[in-house]
Amino acid sequence: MIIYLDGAFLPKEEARISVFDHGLLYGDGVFEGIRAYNGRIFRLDEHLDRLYDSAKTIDLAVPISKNEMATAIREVLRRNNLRDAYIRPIVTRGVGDLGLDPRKCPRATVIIIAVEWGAMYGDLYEKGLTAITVSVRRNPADALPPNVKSLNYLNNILAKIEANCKGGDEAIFFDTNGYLSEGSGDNIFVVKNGVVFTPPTLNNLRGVTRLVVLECAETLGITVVERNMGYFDLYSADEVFVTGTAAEVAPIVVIDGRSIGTGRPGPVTRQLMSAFRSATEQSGTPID
Ligand code: PXG
Repeated sequence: MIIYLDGAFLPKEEARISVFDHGLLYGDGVFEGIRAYNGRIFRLDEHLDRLYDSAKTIDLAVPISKNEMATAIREVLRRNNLRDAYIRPIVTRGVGDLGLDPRKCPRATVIIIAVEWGAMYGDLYEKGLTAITVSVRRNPADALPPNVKSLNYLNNILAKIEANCKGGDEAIFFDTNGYLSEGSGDNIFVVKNGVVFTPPTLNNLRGVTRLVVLECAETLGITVVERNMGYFDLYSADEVFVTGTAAEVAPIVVIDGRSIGTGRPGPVTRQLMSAFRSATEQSGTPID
């Protein structure tokens, strides 16, 4: 496995960073998760825009341009002979001292990892996932905005731990106002009477998959409404699904022990799963 680290392409064993890197010491940094399907990188520009916007928000100067990042990503895929892959670009604050002041970190660290990774939920796409609404709230936008895809994922990990303890495949977050937010690593959609609802993106990450699914819905003539929802909307939904680069489009059929709709993946979810699949097959930035 070849890893990109600060301009070099190194075997995994040699790709090492300092214990004084603030990415490790403070979770000070940003990252992306991107997929390549059949030799093409899906929605690369959208992911890079979000990476650089996340960095900008935390006042982190990425030492290479978006074009250089795109070139490095393609080179990592080529060197690892990957055509279907999960790609993880990471930008940390870099090496500093034990104080948290980022001014002590002269240069950001850039890492790109790419691995083979199939369907995240295995055979659950046919059957549907179970989910748990968790007691831990999504970070408020006025504290740590969910739109910053930062290296500090403890909020999400606490949610995942709670879902694990309670036997759910995925966690569902509410925000501190009681509004539906998102999953631990994916966006959430609710279907009621043929209409698709999803929360506005102040209290959740502006997912690239979310955007693609909204485009698919428009093409299919399915009405989409972005609005705040509570747990009533969730439990009384006909269908619920989550979207993410890792999860893709995944149906949720049980929430907190309640069957959602028929308790099987519904027709609107299935339609969007297949439209999303086609989108991944028909577009993307060529690796070569
Ligand atoms: N919300 C959150 C909190 C995420 O981390 C998404 C939504 C979906 O965004 P995209 O752009 O991918 O459609 C994400 C991204 C994992 C894992 O192991 C998932 C993400 C990131 C890192 C790891 O499940 N999801």
